[in-house]
Amino acid sequence: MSMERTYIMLKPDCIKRGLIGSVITRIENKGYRIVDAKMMNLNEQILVEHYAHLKDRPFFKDIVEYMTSGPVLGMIVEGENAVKGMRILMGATKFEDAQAGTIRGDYAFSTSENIIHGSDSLENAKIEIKRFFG
Ligand code: IDP
Ligand code: MG
Repeated sequence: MSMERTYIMLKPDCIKRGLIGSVITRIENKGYRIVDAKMMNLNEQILVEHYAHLKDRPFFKDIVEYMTSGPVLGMIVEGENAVKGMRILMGATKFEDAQAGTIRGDYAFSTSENIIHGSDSLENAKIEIKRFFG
């Protein structure tokens, strides 16, 4: 275990539904610290980079449409084992697999619109923090 930083992003459905406070409370209750945060309106270019691993999937256009439908809240979250820990707190990508008690398990009712993004490895966390915070 080590002190890590991960990139977390509250997606447009989270902001539209007024769940920013509820989600951040869960992150802070777990003991993680928000070291930076900013509201952003994403464009297609940054999403093509960020979701490059999905660009050939049939739902890629839907992701871009959804992620540009309103502002997101990008955050740098720090804590012991924060990369894996945040993935556990978030829950599974597919909403029907996300367990109760996780953020997606408790709030998401769709796989495409699933409340929150979190880096999936320490390497990607570094890349994503640079991508969104420079
Ligand atoms: P993750 O967000 O749990 O890391 P990824 O596989 O990296 O999952 O997918 C990125 C995002 O793309 C998901 O959070 C979700 O918004 C969307 N997505 C992934 N798989 C599907 C799908 O099968 N249908 C619709 N949207 C999807
Ligand atoms: Mg991912």
